[in-house]
Amino acid sequence: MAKKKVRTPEEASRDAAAIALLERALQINAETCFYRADEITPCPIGADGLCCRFCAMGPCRLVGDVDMGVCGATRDVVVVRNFARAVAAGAASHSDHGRSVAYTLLAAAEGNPVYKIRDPYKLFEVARYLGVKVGDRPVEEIARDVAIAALGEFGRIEGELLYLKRAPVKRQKIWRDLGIAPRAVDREVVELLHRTHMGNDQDADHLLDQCMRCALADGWGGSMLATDLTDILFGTPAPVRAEANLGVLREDMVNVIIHGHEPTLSEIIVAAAQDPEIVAYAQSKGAKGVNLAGICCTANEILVREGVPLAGNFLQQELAILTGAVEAMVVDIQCIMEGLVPLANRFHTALITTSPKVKVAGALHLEFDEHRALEIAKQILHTAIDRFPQRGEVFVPNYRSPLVAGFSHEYINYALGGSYRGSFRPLNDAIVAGRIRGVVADIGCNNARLCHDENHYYVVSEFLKNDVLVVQTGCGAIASAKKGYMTPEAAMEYAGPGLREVCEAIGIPPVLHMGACVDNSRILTVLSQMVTETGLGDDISDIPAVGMAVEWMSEKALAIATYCVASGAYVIMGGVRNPLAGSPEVMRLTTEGWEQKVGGRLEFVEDPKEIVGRSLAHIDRKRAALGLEEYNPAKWGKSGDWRMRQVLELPFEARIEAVYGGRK
Ligand code: NFS
Repeated sequence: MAKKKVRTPEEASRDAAAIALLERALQINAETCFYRADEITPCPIGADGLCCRFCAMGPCRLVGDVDMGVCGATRDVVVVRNFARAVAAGAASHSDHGRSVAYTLLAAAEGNPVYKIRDPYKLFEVARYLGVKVGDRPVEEIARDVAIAALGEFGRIEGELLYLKRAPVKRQKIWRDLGIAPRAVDREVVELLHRTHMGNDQDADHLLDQCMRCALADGWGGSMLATDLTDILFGTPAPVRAEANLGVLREDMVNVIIHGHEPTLSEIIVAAAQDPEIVAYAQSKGAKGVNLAGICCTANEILVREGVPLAGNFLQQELAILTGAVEAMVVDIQCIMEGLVPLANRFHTALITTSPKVKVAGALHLEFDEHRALEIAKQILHTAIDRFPQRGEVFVPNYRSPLVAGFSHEYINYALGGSYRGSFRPLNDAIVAGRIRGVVADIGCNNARLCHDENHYYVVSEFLKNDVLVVQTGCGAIASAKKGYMTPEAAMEYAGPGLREVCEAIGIPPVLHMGACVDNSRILTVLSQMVTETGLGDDISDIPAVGMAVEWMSEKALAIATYCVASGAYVIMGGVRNPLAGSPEVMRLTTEGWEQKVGGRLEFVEDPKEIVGRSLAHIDRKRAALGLEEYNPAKWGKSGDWRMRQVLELPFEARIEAVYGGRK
């Protein structure tokens, strides 16, 4: 059989460090996901959502003349079942992560010496939402009750999730009227799985309602709890400077990559790496110390709180090992490629799994136990240090970019209004006036079928030019950090005139890093607070905003997309084929149908230009519906540092003319 066409490194990535390492992979004949994506043709039947594998009478492939499975299941139902299973798995993943953090909070409250309550104010705020009395009780007692109340949200027996009250009132009513207000996190996941079992829910519209209810249980439940409880334990993020890309790996130090999603162990590794005993041990092996760097969302968690540099995003996990400079890659849960094992075996890298939920055959398993957290963290670091003398040839591409991350909704509120009058008013006013045309949340993954980071770079640069404020989480955020969009100075270079003025006045980057993917819950909070602030309608669906994941690949991304739509947002999933393409009726239900029901719509658009065009059109439509002035960039840009820089470049007379209107 003829070999498939394999992309060149330049065709496979837009990131210079990744390109250099893909060239290295070719030289040493190492296989990566980029190569495998070229070798494996995606199954077109599965890609359209038309493969029914829900019972042993199949799998039924509904193609050609076949429009029903053996049981009579229609294309509409099969397509929704596949989508629903993905939403359930995505919601389960984020939410189960939230549950783990709740157990860590419980351990901290019960006296675990390693974990502390770093943000008691957030604890009090969360206590209020969860109906826990604050009064003058000891912090540990409140933390214990908060942890137990949070755990109760996963299996509550009656009523609905307490956090739903954080949504705009109008939104809550929409959910209740439709019967999609989530009751308990676990219950909605289980019910969605139940309803997709053979012979169950066979009405696409009805099944899609449960998709929304399950996803909402993640967005306003499991994920939001994960964010809040992590803030309580490790601190609510505030701006922090760091660097991003594989050039953060150090040739003179033991490099440990922390990869996955949960901060509970990695936070302790950060502390242990600075322990004099660990530093001395590293020095005894010829290294200067231990250098930590992150991949995927664990990276984002420890970046926004500890300033640990980002080594890269999802598609760079294998490339990090290819540098030959990584002594250990420590993984916890989610987005970990099995392909790391054969690659690590070619180098001296120890691939270490740590979660009781995740083992990878061939990796070293050092299981995390929060009661022995520090001891395990040190054991991991010892293992890494022991590998340092075995290090062979090293190839670290010298690319890294500065960034400022850590834009929690609390910090944005403070930055806009100051500590005495923290408020979203200036943001709302900037949108009302048209300085900021609208807001885009570009979140989510990389996908090996696409050119790595290309879509992220393209859409973000276009939105900035068009005065759209961009907020990001997950691997999309890491892409922008590497590209240099996340410094205050970036506004001068990349932002349109209105957005530039706002960024200059407040001193923020034009692209705000809001954390890991569970922290998309922060975006829901920002949108809700913008509604409360008034001037932009009375529901999330009124705000000139769009959500997107332009290189999505994971089931979690579909869960996020669905809860954003159910919260009223227009969401575009980009890059790869539409998994609902097998049913025009399901595509209608998730676009027009959901727009009628919840005010948001879900679209799958492969072309990034089309994504930008549809987003700007949506933002302008929402502006018009609110009666706001038409967006006009010519009105802005006549003040501020950027303008001053322009003026200073003029010849003397022209400068006098620009500033004073000529010599008087
Ligand atoms: Ni989000 Fe984070 Fe990255 Fe995608 Fe994976 S790391 S939870 S799923 S790949 S953005």
